[in-house]
Amino acid sequence: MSSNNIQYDPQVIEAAAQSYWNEHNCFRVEEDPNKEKFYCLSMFPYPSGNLHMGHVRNYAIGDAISRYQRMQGKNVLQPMGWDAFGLPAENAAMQNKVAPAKWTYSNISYMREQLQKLGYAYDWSREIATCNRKYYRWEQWFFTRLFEKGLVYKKEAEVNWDPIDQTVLANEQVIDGRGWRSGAPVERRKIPQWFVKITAFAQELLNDLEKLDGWPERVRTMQTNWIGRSEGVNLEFEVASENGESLKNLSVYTTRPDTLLGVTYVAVAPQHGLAEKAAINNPKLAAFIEEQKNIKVAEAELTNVEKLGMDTGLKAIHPVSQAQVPIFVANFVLMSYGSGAVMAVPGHDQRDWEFAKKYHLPIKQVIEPISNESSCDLNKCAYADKGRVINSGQFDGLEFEEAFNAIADFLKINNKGEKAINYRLRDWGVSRQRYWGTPIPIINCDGCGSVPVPEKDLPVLLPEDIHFDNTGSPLTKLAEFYEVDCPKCQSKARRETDTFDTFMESSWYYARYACPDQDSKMLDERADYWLPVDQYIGGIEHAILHLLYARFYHKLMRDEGLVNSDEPFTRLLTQGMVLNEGSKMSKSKGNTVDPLGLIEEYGADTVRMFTLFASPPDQSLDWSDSGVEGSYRFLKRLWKIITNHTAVSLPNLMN
Ligand code: ANZ
Ligand code: ZN
Repeated sequence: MSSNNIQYDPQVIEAAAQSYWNEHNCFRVEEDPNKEKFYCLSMFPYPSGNLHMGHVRNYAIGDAISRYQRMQGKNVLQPMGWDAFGLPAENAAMQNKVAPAKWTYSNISYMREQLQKLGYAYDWSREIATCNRKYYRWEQWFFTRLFEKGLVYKKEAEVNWDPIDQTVLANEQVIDGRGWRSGAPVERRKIPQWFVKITAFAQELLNDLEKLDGWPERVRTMQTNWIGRSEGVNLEFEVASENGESLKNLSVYTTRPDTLLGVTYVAVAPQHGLAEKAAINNPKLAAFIEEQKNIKVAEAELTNVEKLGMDTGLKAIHPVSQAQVPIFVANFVLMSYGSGAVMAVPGHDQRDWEFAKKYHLPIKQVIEPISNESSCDLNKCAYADKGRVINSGQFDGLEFEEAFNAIADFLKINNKGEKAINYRLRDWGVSRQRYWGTPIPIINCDGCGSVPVPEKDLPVLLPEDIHFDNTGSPLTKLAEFYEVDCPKCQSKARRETDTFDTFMESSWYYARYACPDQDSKMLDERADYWLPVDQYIGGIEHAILHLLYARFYHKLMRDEGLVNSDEPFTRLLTQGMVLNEGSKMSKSKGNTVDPLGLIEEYGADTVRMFTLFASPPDQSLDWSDSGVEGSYRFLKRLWKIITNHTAVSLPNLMN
């Protein structure tokens, strides 16, 4: 055989290598206490049915790290699986009249084949699909454990309601305030839903961020802000009695007790009890409140949204000066934060200032700048910086910290308030009024209330062979699913027909890869061998929710004795986006590049090499056809040099 004949033919070479890897289980790993382990994980994909360049890049990075660590002699685990529940399967079911399960399973087998063609070094024996009963069964079991421990609870929460389709809509199904199918204006409705108490872990989730020095600073900052810890004071305003009727005190949370003497009005959220009380004999106010309740304003937009409010006619009594100030209902006050009411200090808070200007309320200065560098002109805007207290009687002259403490002490002594810590983080709402998800393992009994499904009856199977139409979840119409006897008293009861938020499944899959075949428990000792994940790789879009929920779940599993570490991911790499002509590659923009076409043309090695060399992993990558060709030419040349070399120096091997 002459070396000149050896052409670089990626189709032949890659197919041969891949079948060799398969036959010899090259990437299958077992726990080996004598070998240093390395667990490398890329975020698992949603089986949408097509693999895009973002996946290819994400997985090429993870694969390069895995192979490098393997060459270092480590015992490397690199698994792959499917984040298989979720809304797109329901949408596809409606469009194509195919059951979500069928659609999902066929996408999985197609995408698995695509990934295999890319030649990633996965241990396929550990593959997980979250829609598999063997997986979600443990999620259901774990939820019943959390129920027993009091870490989950049910409470009324708002959903988007489509009055024509008579169904709850996911946020992404609400387009400009209207239902995506019916076009009807969406209403806000309250229904009972399940919550997991992530707020009980707020401080630990915050503290442990400090341990995560293998994470990008940016992600840690985003999580810190999301948790949103603040130190302040809870204080009470008496409400002046109305027609002889005495009203409950109004409690507010403030981070600026030093500005207390600058309060010129108090504002409550439209959903606040006092607002509702005041509206009883005031139809105009009632109409305003109703209107505001139906508008869902994201917290981030609150600062920009036009300030709207209405006087309740009630007066609050200032806890220090005893002056009476008006109580307004205001759209910029959130019911879900603090106590749903604020002491308004228009001199020193910009939102309060804008509101005061609009409704002609007094603006009083109680803080002055300490240095001459900052200036204060309350005709132009609020002075929000910290400074020295003025116009506040006994507290005059104090600076922020001293004033904070002096006023907190004053309130405490007078039984009108005390220091408090607040978090912006809210409990995690996990109920979804959807079909394609893990059934919530609870039975509702008129006599016993919410009863967890006993372990012997798990899993609660999601019926897969169903007829899917567009009027809400089929589970609510399936009597054989929801008609059950109460496990406690045996009387007729009704099974929950809601399913879990899919973030539930993605919060613990990384642990299950350690022991995917374990049928008698959620996790076993193999989890302690592999965890924590040494290197996690995924998109920055998961910086907050997925990564925070997974950290939380890990702590819950630790407290259940299932894992022995505090944090799931030691190092995190957030890979950059794949761009084409300066914007994100996406179907809707029509600027995608199909990885499969490229593999057929150049081979997987070229595609992978281009994505790795074109840009550092954490930065965005600009797609370039000539770059791909460059990688191809490089590999061709490399192949030739090596085959020539082996033909000369290793003649025996070559014939
Ligand atoms: C008076 C005040 C004066 C405030 C001042 C700020 C500046 P963080 O720091 O994010 O925790 N607030 C309290 N509850 C609220 C609610 N439910 N909806 C909207 N705003 C609310 O924010 C705490 C501050 O946000 C509180 O401190 C309160 O306004 C406002 F010069 O009280 B402050
Ligand atoms: Zn019962």
